[in-house]
Amino acid sequence: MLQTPTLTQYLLRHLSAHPDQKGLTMIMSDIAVIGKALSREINRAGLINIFGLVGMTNIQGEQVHKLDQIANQLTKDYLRQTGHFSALSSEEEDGVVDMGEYGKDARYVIAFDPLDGSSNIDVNVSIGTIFSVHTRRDDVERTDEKQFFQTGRSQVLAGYILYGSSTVLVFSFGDGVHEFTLDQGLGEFLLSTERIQMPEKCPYYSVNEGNYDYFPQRDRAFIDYLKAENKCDLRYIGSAVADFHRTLKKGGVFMYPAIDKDGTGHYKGKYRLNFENKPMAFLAEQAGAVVLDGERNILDIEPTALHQRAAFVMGSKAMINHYLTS
Ligand code: AHM
Ligand code: MG
Repeated sequence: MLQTPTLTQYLLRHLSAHPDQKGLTMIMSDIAVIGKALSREINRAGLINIFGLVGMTNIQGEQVHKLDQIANQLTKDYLRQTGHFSALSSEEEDGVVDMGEYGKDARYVIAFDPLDGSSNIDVNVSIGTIFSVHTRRDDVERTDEKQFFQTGRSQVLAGYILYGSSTVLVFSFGDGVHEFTLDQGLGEFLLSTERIQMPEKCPYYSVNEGNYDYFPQRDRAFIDYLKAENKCDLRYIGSAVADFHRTLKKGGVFMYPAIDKDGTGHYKGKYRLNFENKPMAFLAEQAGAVVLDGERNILDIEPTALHQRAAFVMGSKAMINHYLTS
């Protein structure tokens, strides 16, 4: 125990190698605090529910909020006082959130999904927090939504916290993807895997196959190939962070294709480019994988709306080549 570096030690080492990244290292340290706080809230969620249901008051007479609302508020409140960000956008907020006085001259903006995997929140299944950091643009107002219309490739930091059997923090400054596991007793994140590389093999494919009939032809053909010729087993949790994390560490394919349930010929993605696709694609590429929106590399897409949605197809380079020729 304690032979592996704590997150703080790791960040200090990173800082001495990259003295120009002081702001980013401090951001990472503050996001880890949010991870610890949310991990605690999630662990207590079952207990809180004993005292009241959403929309009701608990035994202390306080309003009981949904966990994703708690996570959103906690993240906003905490980040506002750090002064790292001039603007924030959240999957839970319609517009850009001004980070106030402390953030006036801040160099960065952050997009985050406070608790992803909403269908799993109430049933004790893994959920996650996703974050994406860009350098603030000087050519538009600091709280203009165009701050977030930057390609995934220009992210300077991205990552997620996965609340599973353990809480893990996975992030990249653009030079490798690293995983830290929370020691709950110590209250510290400890390095568990440095420079994750996604294995080339494909043990699993991960997709909501209930939507198969509504997927584009290429996605259906690719799934058929994975099942028939490639003999991948199916694993699907329905929490993007958890499905992504398994795929990153064990290899395989993880996809949320566009769907057309109305039969109008208009296929629509579910994941949100700024809050889900971009940060996950950034990490995937660092780990040697590729993520497409069905056609293009996610990292090359310039968003044109804050809550823009896109399809998500992740795999090794070889698998993505199979996909493109399916
Ligand atoms: P959310 O942002 O409302 O939580 O939705 C995103 C989630 C992902 O975590 C997950 O992969 C997907 O929705 C599951 O969707 P489905 O229930 O259609 O399989
Ligand atoms: Mg989400």
